[in-house]
Amino acid sequence: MADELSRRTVLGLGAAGVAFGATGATVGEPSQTAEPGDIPSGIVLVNAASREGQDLSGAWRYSIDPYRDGISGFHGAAAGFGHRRYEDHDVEAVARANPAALIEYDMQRSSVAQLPAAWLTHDPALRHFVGLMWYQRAFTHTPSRARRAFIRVEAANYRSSVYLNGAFIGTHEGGFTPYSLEVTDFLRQGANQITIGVDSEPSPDTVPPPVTDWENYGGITRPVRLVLTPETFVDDAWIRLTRDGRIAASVRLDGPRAVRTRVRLSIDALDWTVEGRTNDLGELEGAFDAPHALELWSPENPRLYSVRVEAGADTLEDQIGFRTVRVEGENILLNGEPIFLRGVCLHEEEIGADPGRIMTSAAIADLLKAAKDGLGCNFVRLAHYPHSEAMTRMADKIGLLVWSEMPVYWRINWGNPATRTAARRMQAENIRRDRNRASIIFWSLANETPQGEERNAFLKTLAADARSLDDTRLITAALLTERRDRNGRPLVVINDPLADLLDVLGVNTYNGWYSDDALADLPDISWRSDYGKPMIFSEFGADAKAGFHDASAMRKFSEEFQAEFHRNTLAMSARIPFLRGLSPWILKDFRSPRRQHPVYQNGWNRKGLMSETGARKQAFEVIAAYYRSLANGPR
Ligand code: GCB
Repeated sequence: MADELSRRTVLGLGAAGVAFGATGATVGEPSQTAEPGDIPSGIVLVNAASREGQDLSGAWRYSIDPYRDGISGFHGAAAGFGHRRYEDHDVEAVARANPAALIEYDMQRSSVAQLPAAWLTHDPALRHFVGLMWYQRAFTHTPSRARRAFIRVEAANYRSSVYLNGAFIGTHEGGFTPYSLEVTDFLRQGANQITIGVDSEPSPDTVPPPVTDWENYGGITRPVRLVLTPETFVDDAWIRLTRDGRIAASVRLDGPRAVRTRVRLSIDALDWTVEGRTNDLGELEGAFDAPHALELWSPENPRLYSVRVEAGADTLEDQIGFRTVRVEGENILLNGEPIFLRGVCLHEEEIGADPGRIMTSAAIADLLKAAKDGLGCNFVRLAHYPHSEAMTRMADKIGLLVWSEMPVYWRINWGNPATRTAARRMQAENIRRDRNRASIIFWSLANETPQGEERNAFLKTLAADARSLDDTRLITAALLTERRDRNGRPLVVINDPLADLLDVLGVNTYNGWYSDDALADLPDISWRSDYGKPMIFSEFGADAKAGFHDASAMRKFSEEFQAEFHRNTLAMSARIPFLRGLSPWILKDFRSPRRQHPVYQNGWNRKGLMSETGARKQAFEVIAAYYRSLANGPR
């Protein structure tokens, strides 16, 4: 009987069971299918937050769907009528009108959550839930003929499907990059209803895979907005300083008047205006003389200019800094000057006893100020996935160089073409979102990936994509290394073929924590690289439970051991002639379900220089003092 009902209603209403479709596919946009060789593309909506529209953050109803009944029936057919959370009706009214109707959800009467936030914040029972959750809210809207409308989701972890007023709009894979789906023809006057299904379950084919060392944070973790644009609008505008000192612009218009349209760029503060015209694809590429008075962006002088792009009926404005970064031999040059990166690693997790990836601007400022003002950093590694746009914008504003990273972590299914397409799409979404951020100097491809032919081919594609999307930044990755013995002393050798693809080599080092080395012996470890490229210690760290002390500094998990680990790792690093930066692991303790020592960890990775609530451990001052000693220029 139930089956009969669902079959009938599915035929009547159209099957939406494809919503969580094949890995890597984003349905709902015309140009979303990547052929080998193509970089995945779609609507960019650069600087979407500056556009007119409606913030859909706030109260949403939610309903857990652990068996995914809202996606498909128990025999694998399309979801039955009684399970489709996205239907455009009032369940209670339907039941009153037809007392025999069987509906096994009611979004309008489900619990309320405040979004954006991971679902572990909604209810303690959801602490370790991995699977599908439905979210729904109502909003009012007045359509206008001259306006196009997009639903923009800044991040939903991991796979999400969007429905508007009962209609399937599109789906997206990837927990850390934004997507925009056009809804112009689906909006109605007055009340509208948006439903988003978010499935957090990783698999061996996802990016990242199931085993990581951080909290999976399922949910809608960044803002959702209804974005309004003119019919033809500036979809992408990338404005940057080239290495030969010109201002280059790549502009892409979208809409019926995109082709051969005049585009004007201006920076009022510099009295600078240039013009060009889009080509037959609606694109403009140009390079112009930079104004003489242009002040360069740097961590010491994070100068941003208000840059305006005008095309037809659209005007887009952004705050953009101008600087160059390049490598010369073993040096990293920022604005032509060698720089040593005084950094720290960060996860996207706010300071506090019970974080939920609620990254308000205050939460972001707390983290970045602890790095910049507390430790004296000029650099942050945003591990291990793209952090929010609010984060990279804040880094631009306060003056911190940024390492931006792909969630290509440990064991990826390198041989699966769909996994590769998904990773390429994520990288393209990240780079297109953030190409205007002066703070970002590195696109990082991957973290600690074991060598192999398939991995090499996968990362070669990502490296080529990154270079073709952005020829102004440096490519890096955190490499695995080989430890050898040289005359009874350890020698660590960099010999990963991935190094050939990189401008800057990242290496994570945990000698003395994951190895039996005595801390006092760390300075005697030598490092060899035959690549002639700069290297960064992209991680080094040891767990310490804030407040646990051992004066001998012998006991792991004590603050003293951690401080001694850092002192000796810094001493080791000072002897490496090609080392150009440090980013200790990590600014603060972070949730990690794989860390379960009941006294010291309790689900937290304790390698923070601060506890989860921001209490500084002894190691914090060790790093801060070292950075003060370096602050007056390159080593
Ligand atoms: C690493 C990983 C990082 C871990 C860290 C650790 O090498 O890159 O994600 O959290 O070590 O604490 O073991």
